[in-house]
Amino acid sequence: MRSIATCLAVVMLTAAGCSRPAPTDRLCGGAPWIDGAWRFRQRLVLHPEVRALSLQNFAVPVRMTTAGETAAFWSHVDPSGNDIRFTDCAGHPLKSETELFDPESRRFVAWVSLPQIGPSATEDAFFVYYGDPSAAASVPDGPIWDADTRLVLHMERFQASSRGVEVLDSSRYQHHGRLAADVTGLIDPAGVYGGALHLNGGSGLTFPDDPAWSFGADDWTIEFWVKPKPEALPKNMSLLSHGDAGVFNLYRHGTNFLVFELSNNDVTRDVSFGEARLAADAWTMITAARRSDKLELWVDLRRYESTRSLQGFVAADPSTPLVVGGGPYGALAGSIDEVRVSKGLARSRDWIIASMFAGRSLMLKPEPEERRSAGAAK
Ligand SMILES: [Ca+2]
Repeated sequence: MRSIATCLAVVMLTAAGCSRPAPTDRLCGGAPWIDGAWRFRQRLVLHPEVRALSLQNFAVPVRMTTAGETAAFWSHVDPSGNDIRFTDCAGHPLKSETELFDPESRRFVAWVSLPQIGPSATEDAFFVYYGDPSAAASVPDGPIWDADTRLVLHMERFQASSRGVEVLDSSRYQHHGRLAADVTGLIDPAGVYGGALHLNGGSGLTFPDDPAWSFGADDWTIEFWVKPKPEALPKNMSLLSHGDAGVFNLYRHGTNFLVFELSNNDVTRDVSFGEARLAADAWTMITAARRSDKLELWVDLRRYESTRSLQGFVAADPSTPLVVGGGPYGALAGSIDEVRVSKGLARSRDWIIASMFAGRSLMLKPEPEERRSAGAAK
């Protein structure tokens, strides 16, 4: 028979071990409340299609609007937005970056880095906590974008400078872009994520020449969302380019097909997309990548690849700006959002598909708001 002291020790150990019990399932069922005074939370559950993908350190967009379950958020979040926290099922903080917090228009967009998504992940959900007016502004714990990501333009952060308006880069490299003075109406509030950059066809957004966009023989990936105006579609327009002669140039031909060209001055490799149309007044996701000896062009979920091999191909290195929404075939008239450039790798098929799902709001299902019970841990 065990002594009373031993039993007490067992009870105490058990109690200590159970003070923060593990969640009961992959969807954060039975998850304990985090320490502190947060009074509300919502569980954000990945869609089944997304759970079937395999992703590491993927930035998941969280959007709180006046629609559906997320509307409750606006009744309880502090007007400063300082009290917003993201955690995994066990309450560990997740790294995040806020793109937009606007309590007046009730729009919140944040990018939350999930270490792992897919069958090998341990969880398919996470939490957003809010409703603690005493919470201090959270301190960012480092960039959420990996080192391969050389440019991230949410088109939501601008600053005035002596050279005009700068569009700020959220990557760790801070490659801020410049807008020419003739650009009117900078913001399209109806972006894919928060606001988008609106261009009038006069000129694009320029970034000084940088090794980040001198691809040479490397793999790389360019991703963005675009929404041309109807009046722009009869014309040619460059969507993204580097080099006046089109060393790399992603453009839409006036007869309505997309082409991505890559040149080394002597030889040009290209991939074209001619079977579907880039729609006017609708958002389309474009991804271009070099994957070893192939060029890929994705238009939403349709994938095309170059017919000629890029084996041994070294792209030229022009000493000219990178231009978003402009280039040798004219400038974009319309809106562009969430532009990213990665160097050193072609993003995986699952990454590209997940990015498409995210933009179409097919990534997360917010569950009804939970209110902290009186007996929850403080
Ligand atoms: Ca945006």
